[in-house]
Amino acid sequence: MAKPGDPQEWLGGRRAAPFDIVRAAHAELLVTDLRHSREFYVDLLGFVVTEEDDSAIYLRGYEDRHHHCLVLRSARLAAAGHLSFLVASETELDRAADHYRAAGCFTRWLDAGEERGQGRALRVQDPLGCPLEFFSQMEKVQCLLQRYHLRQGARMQRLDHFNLHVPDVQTAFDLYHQLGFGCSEYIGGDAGDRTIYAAWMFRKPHVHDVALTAGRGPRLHHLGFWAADKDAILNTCDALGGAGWQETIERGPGRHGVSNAFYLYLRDPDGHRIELYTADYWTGDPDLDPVRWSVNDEQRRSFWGHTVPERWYLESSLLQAADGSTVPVSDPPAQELRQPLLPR
Ligand code: 4SX
Ligand code: FE2
Repeated sequence: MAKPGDPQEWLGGRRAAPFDIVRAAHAELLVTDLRHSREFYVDLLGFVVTEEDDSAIYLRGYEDRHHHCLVLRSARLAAAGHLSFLVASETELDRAADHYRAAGCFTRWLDAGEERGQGRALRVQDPLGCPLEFFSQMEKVQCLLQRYHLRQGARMQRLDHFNLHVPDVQTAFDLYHQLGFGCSEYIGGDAGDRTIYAAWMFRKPHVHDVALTAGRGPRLHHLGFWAADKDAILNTCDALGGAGWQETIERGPGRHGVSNAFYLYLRDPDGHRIELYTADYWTGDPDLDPVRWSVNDEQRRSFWGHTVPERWYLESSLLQAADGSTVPVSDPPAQELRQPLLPR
């Protein structure tokens, strides 16, 4: 018998939930040199500037119908400012506030417009320590999907997912399960090792909105952005090489085992990791069975068998706390990189 919270028992997508999260929608990165970050995100990757001033740049992808999917905000120290989820309505937003207040979490309302283009929004420090935001309304902008002559760089389309380093995946996993997330895939231990090393959880009917990875945390491991196609990802590698930005390429291009997506990981000028991601699969059927990967399966993270760089497993962005400091972190009892390999 599977125990409660065992991913094998997680079937389906939009489960009963205390409030209705639609999808991972945008994120705020605190950056130390806004002009330099602009070169990377706008000039090289081709994000579209919706609005900017001396302190912040509001960016969107070519598929976005909302004001932004990424905010770069100038700060003294690099960190992830907040991770934001779209909820289904203003009523659901009130239910989110009730939920987090009942859980004893720090909550704060932002007025409409306090974050440019956005309606009123709820900021929360969740039980894991993550700075989350929930909103239901955002200014509509022109969707540039078929404005092919304008598309540049990696032809970024939208935000796809947040990936978090957490010291205890099971705890984080239970928390997102309670919020109505399904589980598409996970990495588990072998031979009596019941550790869950990573889990991919979704509200939208794709592989994930949030991935949880065992490691020092809570920290932001990466932001995943949907790129137009594999060609866009390969062209990005050429463009970065051509412009002398090759050192930003950390892992890939390649094909993931988990998710089947085509990927490339980059490190921005502050070290924030972003992933260009495309071509995962539909997960909306209610009888979906989560895919289990063994932590000893060498194809799990790289379908072509490439070695994952050690720093990809270990490095992450700190999270900003409600008081402006950074969220304290702790180490996991077991981490994928440190996993002793079984004899093959
Ligand atoms: O490295 S994995 O193949 O496990 C992987 C990492 C799969 C999907 C992702 O979005 C990711 O960041
Ligand atoms: Fe990812």
